[in-house]
Amino acid sequence: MKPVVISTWKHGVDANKAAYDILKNGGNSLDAVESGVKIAEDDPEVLSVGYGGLPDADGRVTLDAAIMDWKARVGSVICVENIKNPISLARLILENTEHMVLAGDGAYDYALKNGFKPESLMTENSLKRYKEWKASDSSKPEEIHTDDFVLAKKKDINADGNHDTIGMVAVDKSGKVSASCTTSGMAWKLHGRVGDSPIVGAGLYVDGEVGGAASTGRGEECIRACGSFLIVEMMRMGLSPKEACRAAVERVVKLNLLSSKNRDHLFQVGFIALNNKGEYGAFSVRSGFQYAVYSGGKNILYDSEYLIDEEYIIEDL
Ligand code: SD4
Repeated sequence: MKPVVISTWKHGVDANKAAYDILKNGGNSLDAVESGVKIAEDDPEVLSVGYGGLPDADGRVTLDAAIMDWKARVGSVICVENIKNPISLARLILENTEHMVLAGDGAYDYALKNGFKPESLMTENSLKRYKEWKASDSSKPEEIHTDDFVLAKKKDINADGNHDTIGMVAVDKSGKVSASCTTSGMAWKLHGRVGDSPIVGAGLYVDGEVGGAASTGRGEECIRACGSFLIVEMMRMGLSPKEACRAAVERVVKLNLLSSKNRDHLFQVGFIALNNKGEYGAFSVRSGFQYAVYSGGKNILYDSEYLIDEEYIIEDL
């Protein structure tokens, strides 16, 4: 069959190229999703992944990443510092250990023992942004959980093309699906905060009989709904990838409204999905989410369909 790769956001375009190069030469989807997202991890211009990712409230760049294949093999790292390619560390855990998830210092030590070199991931630009945030009103402790919608209105993360996690799902020529997800998480998060990206079933999920999914956006809301697992299960029941992503977005919004302490903001969550026949789709809570698809020799960036009109929801709540 024809290989396909789908990934989140504009930085997915270059990542797709690297992944597709592997797939078109008969490589497997696990290699493809690792190599693909490494492009974003290495890129200092991408402020939400790997090198150059924005730090937490204490000024520490802490990375989360996970990878999963069609045999339900998983590797995941949580809150790891000074390792430029956490996705490769996650892959190493998948390949070489009986475990699935390593966190913090343990993940770091395991990386060094296996030949990873420690390096500072803070760039001049990310340090400058951190200092600006520290000097601003929004660094008051009660406002440390940054509001995606406010950021978007300020033409910050969602408006300048430097946004959000990269999640990727690929199917190779033999119909095998894998997924990866890697992020520096929410900028200015509390130190130790973990989002959805390294959580199996939330940030990503694969079932070899069905397909895979991955997510981006406010991780707390995705974890609450087990978003990626939900999508794969709905595809198993016969929904198309786009229908399944939409249904998961509806669940995310429903659970947010049920649980939220503060309804005066509108968060973003976006999902991508790909089944093992090569059909794909995406859906998001609100406008602005983009995803890139490399299929049939073309690599195209799409605007995702979304559920909620921002003006409507803000007035309505
Ligand atoms: C997280 N989903 O840590 C990731 C990061 C992201 O908008 O995509 N933030 O919650």
